[in-house]
Amino acid sequence: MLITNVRAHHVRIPYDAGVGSFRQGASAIAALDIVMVEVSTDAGLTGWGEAFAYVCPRTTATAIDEMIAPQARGLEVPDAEDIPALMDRIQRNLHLFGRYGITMFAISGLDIALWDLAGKVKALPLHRLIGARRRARIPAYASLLRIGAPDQVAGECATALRRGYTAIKLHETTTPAVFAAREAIGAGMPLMVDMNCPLDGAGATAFAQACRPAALKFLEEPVWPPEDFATLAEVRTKGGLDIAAGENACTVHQFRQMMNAGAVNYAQPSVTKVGGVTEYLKVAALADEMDIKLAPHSPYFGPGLLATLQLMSLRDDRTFVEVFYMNRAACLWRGSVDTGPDGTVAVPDGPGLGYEPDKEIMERYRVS
Ligand code: SMN
Ligand code: MG
Repeated sequence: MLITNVRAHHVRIPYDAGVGSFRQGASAIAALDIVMVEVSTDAGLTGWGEAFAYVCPRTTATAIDEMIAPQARGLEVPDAEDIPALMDRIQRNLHLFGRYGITMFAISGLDIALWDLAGKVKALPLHRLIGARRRARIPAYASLLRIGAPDQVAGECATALRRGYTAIKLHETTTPAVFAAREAIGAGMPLMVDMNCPLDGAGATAFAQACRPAALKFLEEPVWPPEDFATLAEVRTKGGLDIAAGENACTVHQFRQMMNAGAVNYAQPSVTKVGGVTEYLKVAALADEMDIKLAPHSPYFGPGLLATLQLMSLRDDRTFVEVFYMNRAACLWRGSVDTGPDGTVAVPDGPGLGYEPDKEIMERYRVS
């Protein structure tokens, strides 16, 4: 079976942010920009992947069309066990265009689509292709947007709880907001705080120490720049909180540096950024070796979320799947990955990633 084409599709699903918003640098994430990677074959089977694309969907889509498609078009569709060797070759071919950022996002999109395809060829869901499913549903955490005002943070936390969530992550950078959330959800519920890299080492250590009474499960990415693992390790030891990081790291090599530096208690590979399922699995194996927990990054709703659910179902480590907390105008999966009233998400068990995207929704929200 041959790969006949690799195509990027940009789908833009609006959302209602309620009281929150999310910024990446100077740009607001105003809609869910999903770049889907379609791998077509001469047998009529199609694989779907996703490449990280918030704020830069056209850039990511161009990287797929210009860099990735020519690498894969015309090749034999790889079996699951041959995907890592093919992806290694593609990483080697493209290494001079960067091993961090858009190139790796685009590589991730292809990799996920190839795993989807390999599952479809064998008529097996991804988790069966890789191993054995240990969980059929994954508890979700509500990943709140950045809100700011402590009373509004408390209000959103209370609403998330009413919707069934049993864990919450804030994107806040002030202690009053953190304590307002803790008070709203009570003492026993897991609470995480994601700062998105604003502070130097001294500032991050002081913030961690100040948050200690809020009993956070982890503090995520307190330090700028994200690749300063030595400073992050210092914050971890001096701050007195567990540290999570990794959504900005690509490939197992960067995760090894992070783990060897002692920077994290929780490693956070993002399947649409790290290099796809292939690199995620390597990171998971390394985390096990180093006795570090996995808390994957997945604030997206395309094939990347399905892949994350598949990968998390292989482990029974009582971790949560990240669900970006917002009201979406539409769902590519006909509501099947919505968080249920018990706060969990079902792991798909159809072939490959488990579900086919809803073509009608794709067309309605298609940008290119
Ligand atoms: C995040 C990053 C990028 C887009 C949305 C959310 C955030 C997270 O860092 O971990 O949820
Ligand atoms: Mg984060």
